[in-house]
Amino acid sequence: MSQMPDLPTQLLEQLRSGDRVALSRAITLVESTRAADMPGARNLVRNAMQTGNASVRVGITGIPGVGKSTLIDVLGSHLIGMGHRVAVLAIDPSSTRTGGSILGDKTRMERLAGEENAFIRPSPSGGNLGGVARRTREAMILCEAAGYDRILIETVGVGQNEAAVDQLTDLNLLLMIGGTGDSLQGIKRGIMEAADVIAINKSDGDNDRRNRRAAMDLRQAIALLPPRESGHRPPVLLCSAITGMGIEALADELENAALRDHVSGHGRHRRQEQARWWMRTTVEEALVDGFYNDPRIRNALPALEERVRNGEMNPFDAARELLRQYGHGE
Ligand SMILES: Nc1nc2c(ncn2[C@@H]2O[C@H](COP(=O)(O)OP(=O)(O)OP(=O)(O)O)[C@@H](O)[C@H]2O)c(=O)[nH]1
Ligand SMILES: [Mg+2]
Repeated sequence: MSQMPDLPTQLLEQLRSGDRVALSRAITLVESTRAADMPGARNLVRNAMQTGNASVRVGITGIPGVGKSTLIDVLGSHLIGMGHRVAVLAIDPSSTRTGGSILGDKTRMERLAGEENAFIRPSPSGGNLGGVARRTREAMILCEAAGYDRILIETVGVGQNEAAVDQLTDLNLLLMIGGTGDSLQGIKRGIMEAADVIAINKSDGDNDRRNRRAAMDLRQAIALLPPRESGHRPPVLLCSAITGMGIEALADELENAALRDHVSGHGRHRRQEQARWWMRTTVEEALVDGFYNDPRIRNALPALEERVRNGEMNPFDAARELLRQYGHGE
């Protein structure tokens, strides 16, 4: 009797042959937090990583309502027109996404949702940012194994997101709108420093003049920032996800930046450093988990925390005491 291949192996074969249902199921498996699913999920990702393809991973960041989903719809369609296969993922750790908001995104991405060469997946829900980002990274690897070569990751720019998102992407596109106070003052420096390309969206109708002005201000501000590690400062473009103005130029800018980073070796270097970061982060998370789940720590923690809160004990002494009980330190 021939042995049945296990589910992860089967899923990988199916998703590689273009089966979208298998891809969805594979992503669900790696997003699962059930202990029983973990070995299979790990195996799946490990094998998927060996496929390797010349993908470009683009993070799309910007405040809520700036037009990220609408832009992804037109940009993604444009990339498909250029012969690419586009996967859209989202990172939104704040929301426990319900069917409603998934639907919301899909209606914003109506064009893409109907494309054979597009795959749209909402944010994994729940958990901390690190966990959400890790699951998104794994979903991305599965999409690449399924032949998607342009990965667009929508993420809300709330600042703390940026570090982990920067560990997922080859390029970051920052979307802004002019004249709303977020144009210069409100936007966090860190967010701007992580941008490879900046586009001022909603450059249509009455906004047009205001956006041109914002673009000029922004270019001046950027000239004062240090360049990205790639050696470049982000260009500032104007676009409208509604009229399509500037979308082609934006796609060209992203494609050129990807090519430039490939040729210079920066792209490879960036992924190597990301791999290192994920290794260290995974170790750190496991150590912290192990610590807080240790019976000795669970036992000692509440009382010590109470004493720290009351000011009876200083936090450093309490930390040292916990570490001592864990078998660390003097
Ligand atoms: N005039 C104009 N409106 C736009 C443009 N792009 C998006 N919008 C509108 O702005 C609103 C928000 O667009 P979304 O694409 O949902 O924005 P988002 O950044 O994805 O929002 P969140 O996912 O909630 O963070 C919608 O009503 C869009 O129709 C644009 O280029 N011009
Ligand atoms: Mg959106």
